[in-house]
Amino acid sequence: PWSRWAPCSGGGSGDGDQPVATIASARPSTFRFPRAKCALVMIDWQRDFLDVGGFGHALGNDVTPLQKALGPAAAVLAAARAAGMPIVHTLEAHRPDMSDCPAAKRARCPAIGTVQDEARGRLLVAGEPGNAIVDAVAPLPGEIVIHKPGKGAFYNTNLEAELRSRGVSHLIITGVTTEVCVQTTAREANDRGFDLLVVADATESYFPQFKASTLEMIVAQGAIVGWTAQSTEVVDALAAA
Ligand code: TIU
Repeated sequence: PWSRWAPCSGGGSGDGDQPVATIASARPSTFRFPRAKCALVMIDWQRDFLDVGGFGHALGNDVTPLQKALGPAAAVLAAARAAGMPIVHTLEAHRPDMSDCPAAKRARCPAIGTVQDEARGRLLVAGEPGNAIVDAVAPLPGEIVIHKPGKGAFYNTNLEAELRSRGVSHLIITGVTTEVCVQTTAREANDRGFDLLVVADATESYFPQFKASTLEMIVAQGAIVGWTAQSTEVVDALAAA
């Protein structure tokens, strides 16, 4: 039913004489992005959320569904590297002294900062083994790594400055979890004037119904937050670019 509305920006803003790539099969309409102004944002692919024994598990979740998005995310990452795009990896990670962790967050998630398993270290704390990004999508030297204290990647980080300094206007987003850190980041990016596409099979939630609803919310009302597409469609567009 959302196809009744025309997208606000005409389906992703092109950019004058810049070469523009397109994903015609994106929802809710064709996603167009200036090739030189698009960055990939990989959100929170860290052991804390994917591993049994990690933070997501400590919150009471079955973490196994998140694994299925890892292959598609790795494929998009490889295509973005081949295309020479700026690549950002984010981590939900607090300082060891917890000075960047609000008391309310700690009260609701008391597992943060605790050690449940020596090999993993303190949950959701920067530099601990369990806070590392999983091998399949680990950052390479030169890629941007952002430690973020909140769910959104723009809150109390230098992400916006990193993107603006590179002239980035469009984001392709993968990550976990869909309705928490991915959705919050997508909304923050939207409010800052970025066009964005969330890769539908390269994001996952502990709750399938929340993932489905989140992707619908993003594309509803003529891309009120942004676009979605499958990883194969994104990879093809980046390869063509
Ligand atoms: N709990 C949950 O679904 N997610 C988070 O706490 N953080 C992120 O989504 N990264």
